[in-house]
Amino acid sequence: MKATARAHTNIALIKYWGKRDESLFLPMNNSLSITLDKFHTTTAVEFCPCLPVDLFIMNNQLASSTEMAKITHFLDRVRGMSGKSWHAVVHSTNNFPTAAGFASSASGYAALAAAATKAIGLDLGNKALSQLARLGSGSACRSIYGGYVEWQKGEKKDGTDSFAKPVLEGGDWDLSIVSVLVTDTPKTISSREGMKRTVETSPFYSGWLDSVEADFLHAKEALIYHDFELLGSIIESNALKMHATTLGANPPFMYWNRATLDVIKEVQSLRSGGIQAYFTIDAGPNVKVLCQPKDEQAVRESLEKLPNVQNTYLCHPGPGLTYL
Ligand code: FM0
Repeated sequence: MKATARAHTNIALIKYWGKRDESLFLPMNNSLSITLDKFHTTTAVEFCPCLPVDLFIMNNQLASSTEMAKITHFLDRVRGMSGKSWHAVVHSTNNFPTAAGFASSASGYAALAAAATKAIGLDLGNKALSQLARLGSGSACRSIYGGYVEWQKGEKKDGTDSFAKPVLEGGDWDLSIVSVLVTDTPKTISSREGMKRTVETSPFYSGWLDSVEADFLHAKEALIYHDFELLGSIIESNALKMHATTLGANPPFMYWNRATLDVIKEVQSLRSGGIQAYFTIDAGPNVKVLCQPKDEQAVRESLEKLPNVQNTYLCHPGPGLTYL
C-alpha cells in the first residue's frame, strides 16, 4: 500500500486572500496562478496495519509534533474516505530549501493528497484531488494542475464546488518568472494568520472584495488573449491591493522588507527603460517578477545587481501532478 507523487509549487497572479470558512478552507474570492517548473515536492506514503501512529519525515528529518499533527489530521480525512483506519509513514522532500522563501504548503499538500489516496487504494480524479488538497492548504488545490490555473471559490456551504481548473496549458504561452530571494528568514505571520486578521479587522478588506473579481476576470482574459502588458499591470496592482489590506489590520502588519522595495523600484525602472516586467508578492518579502522569455536574461541580470538580493531563480510554467 505504497504510492509516490510529485507536485509543483505555484505563484498566485490573482491572490487568494481571506476565507469564508476556515475549517473547509473556502475562499472569499476566485484566484489565478502559474504552476512553476523549478520547484516541487515529492511525497511517498505507505499505509500499514502494523503502525500505531502516523510518521512524517520531511527532508530526511522527523517532523515536529505540530507538523505531525497537521499531517495526521489530513490523513484522517483520507482514512475517512476509504473506510480504512491504517496509519502511514509519509516521506516528503522538497527540491528547494524550505526556508528559502518559497511556499511549500501548496506543492506539499497536492503531492500528499495524490500519494495518500493512491496508497490507500482510492482512485480520485483531479477535481476530487483538488478539493482534498484544498483541505490541507487552500493554495494547494491549484498545484494539482500545470500551466495557468484558476481556483473557483464556489458558493456552496459544503465546499463541493470549490476546486481548481486549468485555464491554459503552460505550452500555450511561455512566460518567464524570475523568483527573487531577498531573505531566507521564515516570516513571522503565516498567510493563514495574516488573512484571518485582515478579514476580521482591516477596513480595507471590503475594498479588496469589491475589486478582486474584476481583476480575476480581466487577468483571465489577458491570459486567453496572450496580452502580456494587460496581464502584468493587473497582477501587479492585485498584489499591491492585497498587501495594502495588511496595513489596515489591527494590529497592522507588513510582509515587505527594504529589499522588497528595492526590487519593486528596479522593476519600475526596467519598465521606464522599455522592458516589460511586472512583480507580484505572496505573503512574505520575496518577489516574483514576470516577463517575456526574450527579456528574461536582462531582467535577471538587473535584479541580481541589487545589493540586497541573495539569489534569483528562473522559472517557467511547469507540469501538474505526476506519479512516480
Ligand atoms: O497563493 O491558510 O494557501 O493565492 O500566497 O493554508 O489556506 O498558504 F499571497 C498570499 C496563500 C496565500 C496567495 O495562502 O493559506 C495565494 C497567498 P491556507 P495559503
